[in-house]
Amino acid sequence: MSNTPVPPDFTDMIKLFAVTGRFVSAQPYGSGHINDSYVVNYIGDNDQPVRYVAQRINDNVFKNVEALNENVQRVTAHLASDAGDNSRQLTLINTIDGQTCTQDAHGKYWRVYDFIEGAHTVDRVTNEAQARETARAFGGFQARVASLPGDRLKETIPNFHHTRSRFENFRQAVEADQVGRAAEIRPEIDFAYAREADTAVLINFLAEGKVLERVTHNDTKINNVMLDDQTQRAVAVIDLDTVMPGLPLYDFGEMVRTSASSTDEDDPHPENMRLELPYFRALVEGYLSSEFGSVLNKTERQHLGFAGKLMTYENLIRFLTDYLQGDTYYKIDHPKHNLDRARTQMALVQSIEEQTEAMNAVVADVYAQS
Ligand code: ADP
Ligand code: GN1
Ligand code: MG
Repeated sequence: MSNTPVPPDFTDMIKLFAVTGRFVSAQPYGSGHINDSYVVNYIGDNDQPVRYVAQRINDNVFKNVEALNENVQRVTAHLASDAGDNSRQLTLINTIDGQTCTQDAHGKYWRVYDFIEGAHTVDRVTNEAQARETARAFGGFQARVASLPGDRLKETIPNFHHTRSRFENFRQAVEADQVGRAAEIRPEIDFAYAREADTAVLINFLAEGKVLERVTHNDTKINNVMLDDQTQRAVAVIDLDTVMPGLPLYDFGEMVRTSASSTDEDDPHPENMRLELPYFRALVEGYLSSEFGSVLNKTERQHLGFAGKLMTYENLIRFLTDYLQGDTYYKIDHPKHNLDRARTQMALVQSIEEQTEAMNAVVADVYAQS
Protein backbone atom coordinates (compact mmCIF):
# COMPACT_ATOMS: atom_id res chain seq x y z
CA MET A 1 0.00 0.00 0.00
CA SER A 2 1.52 3.26 -1.03
CA ASN A 3 1.90 6.01 1.50
CA THR A 4 1.69 9.62 0.40
CA PRO A 5 5.07 11.11 -0.63
CA VAL A 6 7.32 12.74 1.93
CA PRO A 7 5.88 16.24 2.44
CA PRO A 8 8.13 19.24 1.64
CA ASP A 9 8.14 20.45 5.26
CA PHE A 10 9.14 17.02 6.63
CA THR A 11 12.56 18.19 7.88
CA ASP A 12 10.96 21.10 9.80
CA MET A 13 8.78 18.54 11.57
CA ILE A 14 11.43 15.93 12.33
CA LYS A 15 13.88 18.38 13.86
CA LEU A 16 11.32 19.11 16.59
CA PHE A 17 11.93 15.57 17.93
CA ALA A 18 14.79 14.47 20.17
CA VAL A 19 16.57 12.61 17.37
CA THR A 20 20.33 12.90 17.36
CA GLY A 21 22.75 13.31 14.47
CA ARG A 22 22.32 14.43 10.88
CA PHE A 23 19.19 13.95 8.75
CA VAL A 24 19.94 12.01 5.55
CA SER A 25 16.63 11.03 3.93
CA ALA A 26 13.06 9.83 4.43
CA GLN A 27 10.86 7.50 2.39
CA PRO A 28 7.26 6.25 2.60
CA TYR A 29 7.24 2.95 4.48
CA GLY A 30 5.08 -0.07 5.29
CA SER A 31 1.67 -1.22 4.13
CA GLY A 32 -0.70 -0.10 6.89
CA HIS A 33 -4.13 1.11 5.78
CA ILE A 34 -4.46 4.03 8.18
CA ASN A 35 -1.48 6.23 9.07
CA ASP A 36 1.18 7.66 6.76
CA SER A 37 4.47 6.04 7.81
CA TYR A 38 7.99 7.07 6.79
CA VAL A 39 11.39 5.54 7.46
CA VAL A 40 13.82 8.28 8.42
CA ASN A 41 17.57 7.81 7.95
CA TYR A 42 20.04 9.68 10.15
CA ILE A 43 23.77 9.55 10.70
CA GLY A 44 24.11 9.44 14.46
CA ASP A 45 26.62 11.36 16.58
CA ASN A 46 28.90 8.29 16.46
CA ASP A 47 28.83 8.39 12.62
CA GLN A 48 26.71 5.22 12.52
CA PRO A 49 23.46 5.11 10.55
CA VAL A 50 20.34 5.22 12.70
CA ARG A 51 16.71 4.90 11.63
CA TYR A 52 13.36 6.11 12.92
CA VAL A 53 9.74 5.67 11.91
CA ALA A 54 7.77 8.91 11.62
CA GLN A 55 3.99 8.72 11.37
CA ARG A 56 1.40 11.27 10.40
CA ILE A 57 -1.61 10.19 12.42
CA ASN A 58 -4.85 9.76 10.52
CA ASP A 59 -7.20 12.23 12.21
CA ASN A 60 -10.12 11.19 10.03
CA VAL A 61 -9.95 7.79 11.72
CA PHE A 62 -8.78 8.93 15.17
CA LYS A 63 -11.00 11.85 16.12
CA ASN A 64 -9.32 12.41 19.49
CA VAL A 65 -5.59 12.33 18.82
CA GLU A 66 -4.77 13.55 22.34
CA ALA A 67 -6.50 10.52 23.87
CA LEU A 68 -4.82 8.26 21.34
CA ASN A 69 -1.37 9.60 22.25
CA GLU A 70 -2.05 9.27 25.93
CA ASN A 71 -3.00 5.60 25.47
CA VAL A 72 0.05 4.83 23.32
CA GLN A 73 2.34 6.61 25.76
CA ARG A 74 0.94 4.68 28.73
CA VAL A 75 1.13 1.34 26.97
CA THR A 76 4.66 1.79 25.59
CA ALA A 77 5.90 2.96 29.01
CA HIS A 78 4.31 -0.05 30.67
CA LEU A 79 5.80 -2.46 28.12
CA ALA A 80 9.22 -0.85 28.62
CA SER A 81 8.99 -1.32 32.40
CA ASP A 82 8.41 -5.03 31.85
CA ALA A 83 10.74 -5.59 28.90
CA GLY A 84 13.25 -7.87 30.66
CA ASP A 85 16.15 -8.52 28.27
CA ASN A 86 14.06 -7.69 25.22
CA SER A 87 15.15 -4.22 24.14
CA ARG A 88 13.05 -4.31 20.97
CA GLN A 89 9.78 -2.72 21.94
CA LEU A 90 7.84 0.04 20.30
CA THR A 91 9.44 3.18 21.80
CA LEU A 92 8.22 6.74 21.30
CA ILE A 93 10.78 9.50 20.78
CA ASN A 94 9.53 12.65 22.46
CA THR A 95 9.82 16.13 21.01
CA ILE A 96 12.63 18.29 22.38
CA ASP A 97 10.15 19.94 24.69
CA GLY A 98 8.95 16.62 26.06
CA GLN A 99 5.72 16.02 24.09
CA THR A 100 4.81 12.69 22.52
CA CYS A 101 3.81 14.33 19.24
CA THR A 102 3.76 17.60 17.37
CA GLN A 103 1.45 19.35 14.91
CA ASP A 104 2.63 20.55 11.50
CA ALA A 105 1.59 23.75 9.76
CA HIS A 106 -1.54 22.00 8.45
CA GLY A 107 -2.58 20.96 11.95
CA LYS A 108 -1.66 17.30 11.34
CA TYR A 109 -0.20 15.29 14.21
CA TRP A 110 3.15 13.55 13.88
CA ARG A 111 4.96 11.13 16.15
CA VAL A 112 8.30 9.33 15.91
CA TYR A 113 9.30 5.82 16.99
CA ASP A 114 12.67 4.12 17.26
CA PHE A 115 13.03 1.85 14.26
CA ILE A 116 12.89 -1.75 15.44
CA GLU A 117 15.99 -3.11 13.69
CA GLY A 118 16.76 -6.66 12.60
CA ALA A 119 13.08 -7.50 12.27
CA HIS A 120 10.38 -7.29 9.62
CA THR A 121 6.65 -7.61 9.10
CA VAL A 122 4.82 -9.78 6.57
CA ASP A 123 1.46 -8.99 5.00
CA ARG A 124 0.50 -12.60 4.52
CA VAL A 125 1.24 -15.81 6.38
CA THR A 126 3.32 -18.33 4.43
CA ASN A 127 4.21 -20.92 7.07
CA GLU A 128 2.93 -22.32 10.35
CA ALA A 129 5.78 -20.82 12.37
CA GLN A 130 4.61 -17.30 11.48
CA ALA A 131 1.08 -18.10 12.65
CA ARG A 132 2.38 -19.65 15.89
CA GLU A 133 4.63 -16.65 16.56
CA THR A 134 1.87 -14.14 15.84
CA ALA A 135 -0.43 -15.77 18.38
CA ARG A 136 2.36 -16.13 20.93
CA ALA A 137 3.22 -12.44 20.53
CA PHE A 138 -0.32 -11.11 20.85
CA GLY A 139 -1.10 -13.51 23.71
CA GLY A 140 2.03 -12.32 25.53
CA PHE A 141 1.05 -8.73 24.81
CA GLN A 142 -2.42 -9.24 26.31
CA ALA A 143 -0.89 -10.80 29.39
CA ARG A 144 1.44 -7.83 29.88
CA VAL A 145 -1.11 -5.08 29.35
CA ALA A 146 -3.45 -6.79 31.81
CA SER A 147 -1.38 -5.19 34.58
CA LEU A 148 -1.44 -1.70 33.07
CA PRO A 149 -1.80 0.69 36.01
CA GLY A 150 -4.19 3.63 36.12
CA ASP A 151 -7.58 4.43 34.64
CA ARG A 152 -9.37 2.53 31.90
CA LEU A 153 -7.74 3.29 28.53
CA LYS A 154 -9.63 5.75 26.33
CA GLU A 155 -11.71 4.34 23.49
CA THR A 156 -9.75 5.71 20.55
CA ILE A 157 -12.47 4.58 18.14
CA PRO A 158 -15.83 4.15 19.90
CA ASN A 159 -17.61 0.84 19.25
CA PHE A 160 -14.60 -0.35 17.26
CA HIS A 161 -15.56 -4.03 17.38
CA HIS A 162 -19.22 -3.57 18.28
CA THR A 163 -20.31 -5.73 15.38
CA ARG A 164 -23.99 -4.84 15.77
CA SER A 165 -23.28 -1.15 15.38
CA ARG A 166 -20.90 -1.93 12.49
CA PHE A 167 -23.83 -3.73 10.90
CA GLU A 168 -26.14 -0.73 11.43
CA ASN A 169 -23.54 1.54 9.78
CA PHE A 170 -23.37 -0.88 6.89
CA ARG A 171 -27.16 -1.02 6.51
CA GLN A 172 -27.33 2.77 6.51
CA ALA A 173 -24.58 2.96 3.88
CA VAL A 174 -26.53 0.53 1.68
CA GLU A 175 -29.72 2.54 2.09
CA ALA A 176 -28.06 5.92 1.51
CA ASP A 177 -26.11 4.55 -1.47
CA GLN A 178 -24.22 7.82 -1.57
CA VAL A 179 -22.11 7.14 -4.67
CA GLY A 180 -24.49 4.78 -6.48
CA ARG A 181 -22.59 1.53 -6.01
CA ALA A 182 -25.14 -0.61 -4.18
CA ALA A 183 -26.73 -2.20 -7.28
CA GLU A 184 -23.33 -3.46 -8.46
CA ILE A 185 -22.64 -5.29 -5.20
CA ARG A 186 -26.04 -6.84 -4.45
CA PRO A 187 -24.63 -10.40 -3.99
CA GLU A 188 -22.12 -9.12 -1.42
CA ILE A 189 -24.81 -7.11 0.39
CA ASP A 190 -27.15 -10.11 0.48
CA PHE A 191 -24.36 -12.34 1.76
CA ALA A 192 -23.72 -9.90 4.62
CA TYR A 193 -27.43 -9.40 5.41
CA ALA A 194 -27.94 -13.17 5.62
CA ARG A 195 -25.46 -13.34 8.53
CA GLU A 196 -26.77 -10.46 10.61
CA ALA A 197 -27.58 -12.75 13.55
CA ASP A 198 -23.88 -13.47 14.10
CA THR A 199 -23.25 -9.85 15.01
CA ALA A 200 -24.95 -10.19 18.42
CA VAL A 201 -23.25 -13.34 19.69
CA LEU A 202 -20.20 -11.96 21.51
CA ILE A 203 -22.00 -8.81 22.61
CA ASN A 204 -24.63 -11.00 24.27
CA PHE A 205 -21.95 -13.13 25.96
CA LEU A 206 -20.47 -9.95 27.40
CA ALA A 207 -23.85 -8.74 28.66
CA GLU A 208 -24.48 -12.16 30.24
CA GLY A 209 -21.06 -12.15 31.92
CA LYS A 210 -19.93 -15.22 29.98
CA VAL A 211 -16.89 -13.37 28.64
CA LEU A 212 -15.00 -10.52 30.27
CA GLU A 213 -13.73 -7.23 28.94
CA ARG A 214 -9.92 -6.90 29.11
CA VAL A 215 -7.27 -4.63 27.64
CA THR A 216 -6.80 -5.90 24.11
CA HIS A 217 -4.86 -4.86 21.01
CA ASN A 218 -7.85 -4.85 18.66
CA ASP A 219 -5.82 -4.82 15.43
CA THR A 220 -3.91 -8.10 15.55
CA LYS A 221 -3.33 -8.43 11.83
CA ILE A 222 -0.13 -10.18 10.90
CA ASN A 223 1.71 -7.05 9.79
CA ASN A 224 1.36 -5.57 13.26
CA VAL A 225 3.86 -8.02 14.73
CA MET A 226 7.58 -7.81 14.00
CA LEU A 227 9.50 -11.04 13.36
CA ASP A 228 13.24 -11.38 13.92
CA ASP A 229 15.13 -11.50 10.59
CA GLN A 230 17.34 -14.38 11.73
CA THR A 231 15.22 -16.53 14.03
CA GLN A 232 11.77 -15.58 12.64
CA ARG A 233 10.59 -15.35 16.26
CA ALA A 234 8.18 -12.53 17.16
CA VAL A 235 10.05 -9.67 18.81
CA ALA A 236 7.52 -6.87 19.16
CA VAL A 237 3.88 -6.01 18.80
CA ILE A 238 3.35 -2.66 17.04
CA ASP A 239 0.47 -0.41 15.93
CA LEU A 240 -0.87 0.31 19.41
CA ASP A 241 -3.45 2.89 18.28
CA THR A 242 -6.43 0.71 19.10
CA VAL A 243 -5.18 -0.79 22.36
CA MET A 244 -8.20 -0.28 24.59
CA PRO A 245 -10.86 -2.28 26.40
CA GLY A 246 -12.07 -5.17 24.26
CA LEU A 247 -12.58 -8.91 24.14
CA PRO A 248 -9.74 -11.43 23.73
CA LEU A 249 -11.91 -13.17 21.13
CA TYR A 250 -11.71 -10.06 18.93
CA ASP A 251 -7.94 -10.31 19.02
CA PHE A 252 -7.89 -14.02 18.33
CA GLY A 253 -10.49 -13.67 15.57
CA GLU A 254 -8.50 -10.98 13.80
CA MET A 255 -5.46 -13.27 13.95
CA VAL A 256 -7.45 -16.02 12.26
CA ARG A 257 -8.44 -13.59 9.52
CA THR A 258 -4.89 -12.67 8.55
CA SER A 259 -2.75 -15.52 9.92
CA ALA A 260 -4.83 -18.57 9.00
CA SER A 261 -5.82 -17.49 5.50
CA SER A 262 -4.44 -18.60 2.17
CA THR A 263 -3.87 -15.34 0.32
CA ASP A 264 -3.57 -11.57 0.57
CA GLU A 265 -6.50 -9.62 1.93
CA ASP A 266 -6.72 -7.78 -1.41
CA ASP A 267 -6.11 -10.69 -3.78
CA PRO A 268 -8.23 -9.79 -6.85
CA HIS A 269 -9.05 -13.52 -7.19
CA PRO A 270 -11.25 -14.32 -4.20
CA GLU A 271 -11.31 -17.99 -5.20
CA ASN A 272 -7.74 -18.13 -3.86
CA MET A 273 -8.98 -17.35 -0.36
CA ARG A 274 -9.75 -20.06 2.18
CA LEU A 275 -9.15 -20.93 5.81
CA GLU A 276 -5.94 -22.96 6.18
CA LEU A 277 -6.49 -25.50 8.94
CA PRO A 278 -2.76 -26.11 9.66
CA TYR A 279 -2.25 -22.37 10.21
CA PHE A 280 -5.33 -22.28 12.42
CA ARG A 281 -3.88 -25.10 14.51
CA ALA A 282 -0.58 -23.21 14.79
CA LEU A 283 -2.47 -20.12 15.96
CA VAL A 284 -4.34 -22.04 18.65
CA GLU A 285 -1.09 -23.68 19.78
CA GLY A 286 0.74 -20.35 19.85
CA TYR A 287 -2.04 -18.59 21.77
CA LEU A 288 -2.32 -21.38 24.35
CA SER A 289 1.43 -21.50 24.84
CA SER A 290 1.51 -17.75 25.56
CA GLU A 291 1.12 -16.30 29.04
CA PHE A 292 -2.48 -15.56 28.14
CA GLY A 293 -3.49 -19.11 27.25
CA SER A 294 -4.56 -20.06 30.75
CA VAL A 295 -6.67 -16.90 31.14
CA LEU A 296 -9.27 -17.95 28.57
CA ASN A 297 -12.50 -19.36 29.99
CA LYS A 298 -14.67 -22.12 28.58
CA THR A 299 -16.90 -19.86 26.47
CA GLU A 300 -13.85 -18.20 24.95
CA ARG A 301 -12.20 -21.52 24.20
CA GLN A 302 -15.34 -22.79 22.54
CA HIS A 303 -15.59 -19.75 20.28
CA LEU A 304 -12.07 -19.41 18.90
CA GLY A 305 -13.23 -20.59 15.47
CA PHE A 306 -16.40 -18.49 15.57
CA ALA A 307 -14.31 -15.43 16.49
CA GLY A 308 -12.37 -15.92 13.25
CA LYS A 309 -15.59 -15.93 11.30
CA LEU A 310 -16.98 -12.90 13.11
CA MET A 311 -13.91 -10.73 12.68
CA THR A 312 -13.65 -11.66 9.01
CA TYR A 313 -17.33 -10.78 8.66
CA GLU A 314 -16.76 -7.49 10.46
CA ASN A 315 -13.96 -6.59 8.05
CA LEU A 316 -16.22 -7.60 5.15
CA ILE A 317 -18.93 -5.16 6.17
CA ARG A 318 -16.38 -2.44 6.95
CA PHE A 319 -14.80 -2.74 3.48
CA LEU A 320 -18.26 -2.76 1.86
CA THR A 321 -19.32 0.27 3.90
CA ASP A 322 -16.24 2.18 2.78
CA TYR A 323 -16.83 1.17 -0.84
CA LEU A 324 -20.45 2.35 -0.59
CA GLN A 325 -19.38 5.64 0.97
CA GLY A 326 -16.80 6.43 -1.71
CA ASP A 327 -13.57 5.11 -0.09
CA THR A 328 -13.00 7.64 2.65
CA TYR A 329 -11.60 5.42 5.43
CA TYR A 330 -9.00 2.94 4.17
CA LYS A 331 -6.17 3.81 1.83
CA ILE A 332 -6.79 2.42 -1.62
CA ASP A 333 -4.50 1.88 -4.60
CA HIS A 334 -7.24 1.51 -7.23
CA PRO A 335 -10.99 2.23 -7.46
CA LYS A 336 -12.16 -1.32 -6.64
CA HIS A 337 -9.61 -1.98 -3.91
CA ASN A 338 -12.16 -2.08 -1.11
CA LEU A 339 -14.37 -4.35 -3.17
CA ASP A 340 -11.47 -6.74 -3.80
CA ARG A 341 -10.82 -6.78 -0.08
CA ALA A 342 -14.49 -7.40 0.69
CA ARG A 343 -14.64 -10.32 -1.75
CA THR A 344 -11.72 -12.14 -0.17
CA GLN A 345 -13.34 -11.67 3.24
CA MET A 346 -16.58 -13.11 1.91
CA ALA A 347 -14.72 -16.17 0.59
CA LEU A 348 -12.98 -16.57 3.95
CA VAL A 349 -16.26 -16.37 5.90
CA GLN A 350 -17.65 -19.07 3.63
CA SER A 351 -14.57 -21.25 4.03
CA ILE A 352 -14.73 -20.91 7.83
CA GLU A 353 -18.40 -21.90 7.77
CA GLU A 354 -17.49 -25.00 5.78
CA GLN A 355 -14.73 -25.93 8.21
CA THR A 356 -16.31 -24.97 11.53
CA GLU A 357 -16.48 -28.53 12.81
CA ALA A 358 -12.91 -29.24 11.80
CA MET A 359 -11.76 -26.01 13.48
CA ASN A 360 -13.58 -26.87 16.70
CA ALA A 361 -12.02 -30.33 16.61
CA VAL A 362 -8.57 -28.72 16.27
CA VAL A 363 -9.22 -26.53 19.33
CA ALA A 364 -10.39 -29.55 21.36
CA ASP A 365 -7.36 -31.54 20.27
CA VAL A 366 -4.85 -28.81 21.09
CA TYR A 367 -6.48 -28.35 24.51
CA ALA A 368 -6.43 -32.07 25.15
CA GLN A 369 -2.71 -32.10 24.51
CA SER A 370 -1.85 -29.03 26.58
P1 ADP B 1 -0.93 1.61 10.30
O1 ADP B 1 -1.81 2.03 11.43
O2 ADP B 1 -1.07 2.47 9.11
O3 ADP B 1 -1.11 0.14 10.01
P2 ADP B 1 1.59 0.87 11.60
O4 ADP B 1 1.93 1.50 12.91
O5 ADP B 1 1.14 -0.53 11.63
O6 ADP B 1 0.57 1.84 10.82
O7 ADP B 1 2.90 1.00 10.69
C1 ADP B 1 2.89 0.59 9.33
C2 ADP B 1 4.06 -0.36 9.05
O8 ADP B 1 5.30 0.33 9.34
C3 ADP B 1 4.08 -1.61 9.93
O9 ADP B 1 3.31 -2.67 9.37
C4 ADP B 1 5.58 -1.95 9.96
O10 ADP B 1 5.96 -2.68 8.80
C5 ADP B 1 6.25 -0.57 9.91
N1 ADP B 1 6.62 -0.07 11.27
C6 ADP B 1 5.81 0.62 12.11
N2 ADP B 1 6.47 0.94 13.25
C7 ADP B 1 7.71 0.43 13.13
C8 ADP B 1 8.91 0.45 13.96
N3 ADP B 1 8.90 1.07 15.14
N4 ADP B 1 10.02 -0.17 13.50
C9 ADP B 1 10.03 -0.76 12.27
N5 ADP B 1 8.96 -0.81 11.44
C10 ADP B 1 7.82 -0.22 11.86
C1 GN1 C 1 -6.64 -1.38 9.45
O1 GN1 C 1 -3.97 0.00 10.40
P1 GN1 C 1 -3.98 -1.39 9.87
O2 GN1 C 1 -3.68 -1.49 8.43
O3 GN1 C 1 -3.09 -2.25 10.75
C2 GN1 C 1 -7.77 -1.19 10.46
C3 GN1 C 1 -8.17 -2.56 11.02
C4 GN1 C 1 -8.64 -3.45 9.88
C5 GN1 C 1 -7.52 -3.56 8.86
C6 GN1 C 1 -7.96 -4.32 7.64
C7 GN1 C 1 -7.60 1.57 12.99
O4 GN1 C 1 -5.50 -1.92 10.11
O5 GN1 C 1 -9.22 -2.41 11.97
O6 GN1 C 1 -9.00 -4.72 10.37
O7 GN1 C 1 -7.07 -2.26 8.42
N1 GN1 C 1 -7.34 -0.30 11.53
C8 GN1 C 1 -8.15 0.69 11.93
O8 GN1 C 1 -6.83 -4.72 6.93
O9 GN1 C 1 -9.27 0.88 11.47
MG1 MG D 1 -0.65 -1.54 11.09
